[in-house]
Amino acid sequence: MNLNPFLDISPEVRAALAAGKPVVALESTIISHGMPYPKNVETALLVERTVRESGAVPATIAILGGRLKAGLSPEEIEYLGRTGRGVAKVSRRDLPIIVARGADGATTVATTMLIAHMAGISVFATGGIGGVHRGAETTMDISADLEELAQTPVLVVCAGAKAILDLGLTLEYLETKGVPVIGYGTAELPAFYTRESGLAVDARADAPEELAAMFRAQRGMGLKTGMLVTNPIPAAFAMDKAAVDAAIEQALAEAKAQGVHGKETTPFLLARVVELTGGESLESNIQLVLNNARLASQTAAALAAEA
Ligand code: PSU
Ligand code: MN
Repeated sequence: MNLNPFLDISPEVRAALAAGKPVVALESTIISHGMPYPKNVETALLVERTVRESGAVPATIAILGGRLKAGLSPEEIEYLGRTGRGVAKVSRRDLPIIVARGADGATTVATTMLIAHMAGISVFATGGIGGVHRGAETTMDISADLEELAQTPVLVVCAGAKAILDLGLTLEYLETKGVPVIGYGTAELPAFYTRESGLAVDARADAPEELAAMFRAQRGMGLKTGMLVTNPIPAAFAMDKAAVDAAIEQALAEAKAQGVHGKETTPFLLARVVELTGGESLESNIQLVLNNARLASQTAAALAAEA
C-alpha cells in the first residue's frame, strides 16, 4: 500500500487505512509555529483525543529526520512543540531540501495535504488556511496552501481564514483554481475568530453526509482539486470583531515597519495577534480546532461508510 520510499505511516494509521476506517490528518506548523509551548502540545494531544472520541484515527503529519511521517507518537508531538520555531516551517518548496538534509520539519496546510494524499488519507482538519495576503497586488504573497488545494484531492476542514489576509481575494483565487468552498451550517465565509465575513461561499452544507457526497462526486469525476470546508467557530468562543480587527491592523503595521516578509509573515502576524488580544484568542483558536476535528472525523466516517 505504501510504495513511497520517503514516507513512514504509523502502524495504527496503516491498519486503519487498510481496514477502510476513517482517518483524519492533522498539521504540525500549528504546533511548532502557531501556538506557544506548552499549550501547543496540550492542544495537539487534545485534538488527537477528540478525533478518536469522534470515531476516527488521527494522523498528525510532520517530517522527522528527513522522513515524511503520517501518524506521530505523543513524544514526537512533545518534541515538535517544545522545539517550536527551532523546527523549520515546511511548505511544498521546502520539502526536497529538508528531506535531502535529513532534517525535521513542521508541515503547513500545503505539505500536510500533500503527505496525507501520499498516505491515502483524504480528510484533514486544521484551524485556518493560508491565503492571499493584503497587498498581494504588489507583493505577490499568496500562500502555497491555495495552490495545493488546486492540485491535491484532500478535503480540508478549517474555520475560514484569518482577517490578516485579504479574504475576498482569497475566495477569488480559489474560484480561479476550481476549488469548491463549502460553508458548514452557513452561506458565509467564516473569518476564523469570528463567524462572519460578509462574503458568500459556493454552497452551504448542513450534515457530514452532504460534505461526503460532494467530495465523492468530485473524486468520482476524476477532478484532482481539493475541497475546502469552512466551519464557523462555535458562537460561545467567537471574539469581538472590533477587538480582533484592531489587533490585526496593529500587527500588520508592525510587520510593515519591521520589514517582515516571506515565510515569516504569517507566523509573525499570528503571534502578534495572540499577544495583542491576550489569552482569549488562544482559547478561541483551540476551540475552533477541536470543532473542526469533530466535523472532519464525522465526514471521514461518512466517506468510509459509503466507500
Ligand atoms: N493560519 C492560522 N494558523 C496557522 C497557519 C495559518 O490561522 O497556524 C499556518 C498553517 O500551517 C498554514 C500556514 O498552512 O500558516 C500558512 O503559511 P504561509 O502563509 O506562509 O503559506
Ligand atoms: Mn507567503
